[in-house]
Amino acid sequence: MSEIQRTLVMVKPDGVRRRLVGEVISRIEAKGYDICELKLFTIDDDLARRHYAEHTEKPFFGELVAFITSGPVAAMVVEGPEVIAAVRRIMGPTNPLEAPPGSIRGDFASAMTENLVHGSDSPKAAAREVDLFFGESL
Ligand code: 3AN
Repeated sequence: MSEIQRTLVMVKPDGVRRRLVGEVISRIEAKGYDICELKLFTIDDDLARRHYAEHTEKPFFGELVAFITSGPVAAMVVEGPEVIAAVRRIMGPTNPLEAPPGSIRGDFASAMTENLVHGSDSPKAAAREVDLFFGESL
């Protein structure tokens, strides 16, 4: 039996600006997963730093925080069997130039920072990120 999981998915500011929220949601829904929570809001500096805490020391950290706070994101909790890995496959690899056609990043993104979507990368990250984004509303 496959495990029912929850993951945090986010359409980043570039995806919202390019009106691709519906495209991302429809690919996730078409695959058979449920959207359980959904909100459109602008991430503040504090949440951005906590979300990307593991990248604090990376040279691209400043750029990452500036970008993710640059406009509204569509954050959602997605539920279904083995959904954490499945959403990562639907999105494609972090570097859009390596993402195959048919994946979201392969079809719509061409830059490393502006790579359109985020999905939790492990059960531990999913629990942390769902709590960070939706803790008070769950
Ligand atoms: P993912 O979003 O696929 O889980 P992470 O967690 O390794 O990837 O990286 C978080 C975000 O940091 C990525 N989505 C991307 O926007 C940015 N990023 C990762 N590596 C680089 C890099 N070498 N240069 C610029 N931005 C990067």
